[in-house]
Amino acid sequence: MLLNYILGTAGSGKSTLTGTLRSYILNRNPEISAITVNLDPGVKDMPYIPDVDIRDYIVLDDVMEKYGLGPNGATILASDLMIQFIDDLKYEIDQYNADWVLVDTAGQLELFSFRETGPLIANSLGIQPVQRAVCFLFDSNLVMRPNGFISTLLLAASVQFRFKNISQINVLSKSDLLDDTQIEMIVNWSQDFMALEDSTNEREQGLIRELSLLISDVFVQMGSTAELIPCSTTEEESLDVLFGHLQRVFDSDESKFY
Ligand SMILES: Nc1nc2c(ncn2[C@@H]2O[C@H](COP(=O)(O)OP(=O)(O)O)[C@@H](O)[C@H]2O)c(=O)[nH]1
Ligand SMILES: [Mg+2]
Repeated sequence: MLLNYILGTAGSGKSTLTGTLRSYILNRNPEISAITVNLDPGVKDMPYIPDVDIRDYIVLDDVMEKYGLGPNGATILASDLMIQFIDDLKYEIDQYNADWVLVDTAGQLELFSFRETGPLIANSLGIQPVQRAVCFLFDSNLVMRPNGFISTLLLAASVQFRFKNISQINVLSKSDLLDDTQIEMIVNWSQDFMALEDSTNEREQGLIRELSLLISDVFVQMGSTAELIPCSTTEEESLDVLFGHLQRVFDSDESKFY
């Protein structure tokens, strides 16, 4: 069983990619089974119908009402309460015995990543032998400038830090919003931090420029992080490329944790 957790900032395209990847996998090879899991208790409208849904156990509006909380407090509590339902989620997922399990996560990235629940759930789900990967989405809308790219890179690095034993693929989502030159430039930033420094020098000013240079310097010293994979849910070829990367992660030993 291959579990792919899809993470990213609010609106980065997690739910759309989850649903699209499921259809893509089923169309590609009808013998391979794929299911979707929604872990966002607050979502109202979804672009796909999840096979397993945290909202069968917790709904944000109910948490607000029951505990007299506003949306922010209820979102935090709902995220913590998910721990109680790990066994139920695991049981439901196991019943499908699917080859691929695509897990869509909550809109608030920091709740799933920085609190205990997310990593605990991520490491608990799945039937043995299970392999896990994280797709972290860099929203094309946010990373056109060096400072937006660096902010997202820091988030991606934090996620990697929190889900330390799970292989991570960084994805440039909604790449159809960019032209080829922009895509090339942004992908190049992810592989060549000197290029990122050059762009920062050209395009940022003042304190932001100084800070961006210092941070990109840290990444230079750490060595290059993973290559950013451009992906648009509207372009089949880009799904081929992302799927190929996922398969390679799952084929490698790195993602095997029993
Ligand atoms: N242009 C474009 N828009 C996208 C793509 N994927 C998602 N979107 C749009 O981005 C918005 C947020 O998507 P959603 O999947 O709900 O993001 P989430 O909050 O991360 O789950 C929606 O309006 C989607 O239609 C894509 O590949 N290309
Ligand atoms: Mg969503």
